[in-house]
Amino acid sequence: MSENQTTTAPRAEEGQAADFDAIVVGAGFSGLYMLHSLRKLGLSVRVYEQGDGVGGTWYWNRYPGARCDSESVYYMFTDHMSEEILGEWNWSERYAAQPEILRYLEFVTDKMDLRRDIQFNAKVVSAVYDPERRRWDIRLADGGAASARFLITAVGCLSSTNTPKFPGIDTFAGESYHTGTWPHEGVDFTGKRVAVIGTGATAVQAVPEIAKQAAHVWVFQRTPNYDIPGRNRPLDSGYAEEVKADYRDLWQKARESGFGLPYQIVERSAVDYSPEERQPIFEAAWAKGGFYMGLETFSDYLVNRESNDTVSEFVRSKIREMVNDPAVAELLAPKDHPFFTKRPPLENGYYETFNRPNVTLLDARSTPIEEITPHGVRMDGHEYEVDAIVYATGFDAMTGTLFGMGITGRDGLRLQDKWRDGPLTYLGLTTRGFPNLFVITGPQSPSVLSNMPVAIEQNVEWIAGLIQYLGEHGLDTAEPAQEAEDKWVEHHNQVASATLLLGTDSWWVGANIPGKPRTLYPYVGGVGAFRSLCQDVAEKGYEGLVLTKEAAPAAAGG
Ligand code: N01
Repeated sequence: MSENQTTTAPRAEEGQAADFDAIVVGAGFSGLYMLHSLRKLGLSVRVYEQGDGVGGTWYWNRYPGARCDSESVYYMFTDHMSEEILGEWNWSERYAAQPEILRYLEFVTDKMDLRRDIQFNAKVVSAVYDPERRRWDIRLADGGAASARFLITAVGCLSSTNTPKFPGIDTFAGESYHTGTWPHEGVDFTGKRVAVIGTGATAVQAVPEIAKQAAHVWVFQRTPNYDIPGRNRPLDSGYAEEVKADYRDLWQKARESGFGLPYQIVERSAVDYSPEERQPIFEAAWAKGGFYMGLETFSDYLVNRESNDTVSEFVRSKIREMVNDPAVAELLAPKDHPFFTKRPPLENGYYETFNRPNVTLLDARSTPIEEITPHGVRMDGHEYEVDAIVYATGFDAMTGTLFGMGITGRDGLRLQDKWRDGPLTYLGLTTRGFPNLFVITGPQSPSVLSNMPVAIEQNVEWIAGLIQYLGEHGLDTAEPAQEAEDKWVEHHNQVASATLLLGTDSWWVGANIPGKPRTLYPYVGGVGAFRSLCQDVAEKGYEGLVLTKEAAPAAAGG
């Protein structure tokens, strides 16, 4: 038997679709924890994973320099998954690199014996709800089929790559790579001329590494970011032990926090402090490195422009200190948007990379890229001849992969049609017209505005809790009531409008994809507040969801 074959789940007779209680799509952090949680309920589960291994984001994003921007000690499954794993696993760096995170997820998979219920190389191309049978019918790219009562998407937020349609893109004669589908065997840039397009969190990690090998790197920057120093380093074993000793409290704190990290948030506004008082606060966070800069300095950056201006100027001043050429520093210093209204990348040597003689920053804002030619990139009438182009151009985030799965609910309603003008959900986890479809880290849930494992854990446990509730009460399906969905969307939009986020072009608001509805995709009310809301819904018998038994529908709650 191959290691990827399943053993326990029901099997299809020849030519027939296999039946399961639940189908989970994706075997990253969320798919693995969902599988584990549903198994504990005694359900038959099949996970379909497009890749040939587990890992999700960490399976696909193998570009040079790829690492986690959350501190590794908080970027893992908690005691809820397994105390044993928590005790056994030790991270080697403050921010774990992609190979180590992938090894961790493989370790968890084997330790929890999850592999036998995962089918690899299995891309879901359609998922259609049959109201008669109350089942989801799934089709795979290879023609395979299956059905299940529950369909749970665990496809991640950043899993459909975005490559801009530059004229001539197919004519390039050299090597082209998108960072989100990096070759597993790696790429050797030694002695090569390389164009990197994009300067988001991915490019900020990749450029310093590529520059170490390449003959020359041209970085095409459209929008500069407020990159915060990561200050990555080998993990001090004393620190790791301290964190481990305190894990229960720290996880609880992270669960109740705004952004899924157990940091010391101080409720205060930068405008209430003089420049002399602010400076040491900023400097301390800058020296510490990581998201402390955004979270432990002042607490109103996202809602108070004046407060935000102070931290934005501080970061700009740091960029000017790090970059030797004043003109390059000015180009790298963002002025068009406030701090943290785009995801601030963590940098480990990014700014200093522009002091190298083999790295050139190009302004693709003033003079947009005109075309890709057989030899390179043409911009501002100049052809930059290169051997390789790296597209660090991001993703069709949060909805791209869901829409690509052919999800069709009651009455033939396609998800992309229902969400044509923007997502419509209840708690980001469910959507009306799609009974028993649950979305992990979907739009209108905290997802990417949280340290992901914390957001994932909450989503998975809530979904498992609901499925358990249905079973215990002899109910078949759950689907949001129209009113509950409308209210959630209204609440989500209200919270979003109270922030500065909608005013900045970012993938958080869909601005990176032409034609994508502009709305804040993740929920910005905080992962802790969201958890309480969801818990309250559960305690009230899943208020807002219509729960039905076969034949006789009965509304539970609103
Ligand atoms: O993608 P992005 P990413 N011409 O969309 C540019 C997470 N992440 O892969 O800003 C020229 O942020 C685009 O320019 P602009 C993290 O949440 C996590 O870097 O649209 N440029 C931008 O510079 C992050 O936010 C970690 O003006 C064009 C870049 O391409 C998310 O992934 C590590 C262009 C795309 O940046 C996505 O980051 C890395 C064009 N036509 C990433 N089109 C960890 O924590 C696009 N661009 C592990």
